[in-house]
Amino acid sequence: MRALITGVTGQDGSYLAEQLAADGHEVYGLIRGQRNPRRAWIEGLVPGIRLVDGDLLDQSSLQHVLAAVRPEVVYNLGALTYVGMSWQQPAVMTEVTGLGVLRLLEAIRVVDPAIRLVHASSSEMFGAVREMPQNELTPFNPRSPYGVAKVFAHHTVVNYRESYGLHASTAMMFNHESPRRGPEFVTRKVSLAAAAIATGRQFRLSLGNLDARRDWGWAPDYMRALPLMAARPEPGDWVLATGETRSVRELVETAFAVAGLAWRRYVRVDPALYRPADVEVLCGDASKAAAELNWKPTVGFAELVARLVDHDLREAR
Ligand code: G4F
Repeated sequence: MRALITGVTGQDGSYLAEQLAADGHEVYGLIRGQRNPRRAWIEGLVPGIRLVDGDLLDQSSLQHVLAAVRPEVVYNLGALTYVGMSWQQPAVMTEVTGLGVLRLLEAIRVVDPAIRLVHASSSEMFGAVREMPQNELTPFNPRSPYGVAKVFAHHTVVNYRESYGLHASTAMMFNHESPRRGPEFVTRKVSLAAAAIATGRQFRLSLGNLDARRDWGWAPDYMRALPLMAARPEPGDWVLATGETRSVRELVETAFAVAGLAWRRYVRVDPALYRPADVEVLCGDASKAAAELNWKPTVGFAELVARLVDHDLREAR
């Protein structure tokens, strides 16, 4: 199988590229920007990966890349993924995370409609949730420009599937973390701070909404599911989640305990870090993925947090 991954230098793209290469697939990664500083990193991580220049902002570049590479499957993991940033730059967010998916689908339709697509949808689409837990049929109610862009992208994938018969699927992924997660996300912000405080390099941690609840899983688990979607006879939509919901407060408490710290001594709430509108609770029901893909997450909340903090403690020391 020849696969093309957008977002290959991100957390998800890099895990998926490693996994596909290890399984003997021919892996191409779409890469953007002159002198991209992540180029050498991903080439070192995934021996044999081939990087091709293109951008989700540029329709002709996508068509050119698909015509040149002729992938059997495209995994669309390329997006601006930090929700907080989407209020500062809503138009950029919409261009990349929303319209970028339309451009990719158009490129597939024009170049070769037999190319299969697996697109990374997001639990942010559920926003102010209409039901608990959320499944593939739960109505969307997004709370951020990012969530709105993801809803547009999700509906566009479904629409191209129905209009043109594309084998285009969505992985409706709840939060998934790892040591490759950027420090702007709350899990890594907390694990890095716990490690830095435990080693005497930091003395305080400022956070926003401690009451927000998320369904946090282990990123490599989620990447295992994507090739299973591509290999299905029929395309579809599948929620990927653990079914366990925890608050940011519980995340902090657990992470600081792993580092041997009493969190209340160090953590301050800074109202400036609250979002204009937050998603208060997410909890996914992945029973469709379990039944149809035989997929199950392997890492629960406590183990996930321990892995992040242990990693960051090792690095700090
Ligand atoms: O870690 P977060 O920034 O992730 P968020 O907003 O849930 O989005 C992530 O998961 C989505 C899937 O549901 C993805 F689609 C998206 O791309 C991204 O990967 O924030 C989690 C929660 C929020 O409620 C936020 O308000 O943590 C709360 N929070 C509290 N203090 C904070 C902070 N978040 C961040 N980033 N930084 C804080 O200081």
